[in-house]
Amino acid sequence: MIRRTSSVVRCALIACAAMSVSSTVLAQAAPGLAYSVVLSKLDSPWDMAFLPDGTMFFTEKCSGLSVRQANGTVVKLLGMKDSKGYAATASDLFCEGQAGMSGLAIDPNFASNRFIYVYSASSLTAPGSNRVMRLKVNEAGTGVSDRTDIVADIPYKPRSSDHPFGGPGAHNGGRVRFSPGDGFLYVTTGDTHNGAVPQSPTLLGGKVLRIDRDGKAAPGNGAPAGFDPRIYTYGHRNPQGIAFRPGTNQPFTAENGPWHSDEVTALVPGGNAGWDPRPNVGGRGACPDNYCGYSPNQMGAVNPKERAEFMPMTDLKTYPNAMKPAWNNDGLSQGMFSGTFLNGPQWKGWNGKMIIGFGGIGIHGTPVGNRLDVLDIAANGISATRTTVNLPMPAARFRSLVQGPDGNLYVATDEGAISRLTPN
Ligand SMILES: [Ca+2]
Repeated sequence: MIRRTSSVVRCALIACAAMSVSSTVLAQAAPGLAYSVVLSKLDSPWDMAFLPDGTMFFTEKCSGLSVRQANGTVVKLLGMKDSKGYAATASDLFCEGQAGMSGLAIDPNFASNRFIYVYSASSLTAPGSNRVMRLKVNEAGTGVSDRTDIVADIPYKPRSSDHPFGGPGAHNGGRVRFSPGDGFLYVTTGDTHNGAVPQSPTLLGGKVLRIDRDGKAAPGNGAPAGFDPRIYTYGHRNPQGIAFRPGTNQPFTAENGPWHSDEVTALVPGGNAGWDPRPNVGGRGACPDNYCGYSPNQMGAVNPKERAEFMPMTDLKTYPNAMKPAWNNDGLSQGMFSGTFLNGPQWKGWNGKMIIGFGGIGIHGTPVGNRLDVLDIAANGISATRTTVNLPMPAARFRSLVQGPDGNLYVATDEGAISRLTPN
């Protein structure tokens, strides 16, 4: 007995030694991170975009669009209804619930056309809409003009269609990014808690749009016949991140799940992401408010044993050809917001990997997630391994992750800061 125990201990020690070596190799492969605050006391910063000289445009959800110039001076460019201190305001731009001013992108040809793009809720059309606005930045970088709403018909969840499980302004998507591969603008949109939206061929919610700088459909979007030609993928719930894998430039979404299963998904042209919260689909019957997205337990607390019975984020039974996720957050929903691929040798073992940010509010009002994960996604895009980042900063609700022109990672947190993470 003693000898057997001794043998087990010896084997365990050998195994431990082997694991220790392996862990050391992995630890060396991951960079260390230094942390510094770039801007603080912001109002729910949502997204950033950089010029090559370090100039950083940024949005605050309920305030507006600003720029931090390369010398550190901050100029408030375009405010929303009731915003103060901005060079200009637009009275139709508003925030409510999760909605407001969100995604931000800079035109690849900014040096010649001075265009930037902003996603926001607007009251210009009833009962409210989400829009992608194109703005022209003046030469001094102190003002914007020539607003053109290049997409004006993205659904919005109005107060009149509120649900017991989510307030007005819910599920907007809202990330806008140019692909470094094809140069087109990708726009993520949410299902607005409307069962008819994600699989609709004409309603632009629950989609990824792929358009040119004028808002026209890009060629080769590949959606089925009868679909709005701007639609690149459909059947999404609330994708709030989109990023392009270095080398292939394949787009990947980061998408919020309904009490379960945040998903990272490799997109293909015309792909169905498999979210369909309509009644009488997938063998279920009616649901309150014609929205089955939280079935079968629309109002109750989440019981882990029931999770497998929840309406799936990717309904492969109804849609066998749907795009399978690369990763589903171990079946959890924790407010997965944004993702980007890290690029450059300074990122050591994380070079070319996707980093994703979390930070949600659980059904009991408590924060969940509040972390960064690095995903090593397989070449086929349908499996991944996760490493949780050892944060050099306080845990926070991560809203945006953008690699700056200096190669560092900039993070916006809902607590009100934009910070720099420097690998070392
Ligand atoms: Ca899906």
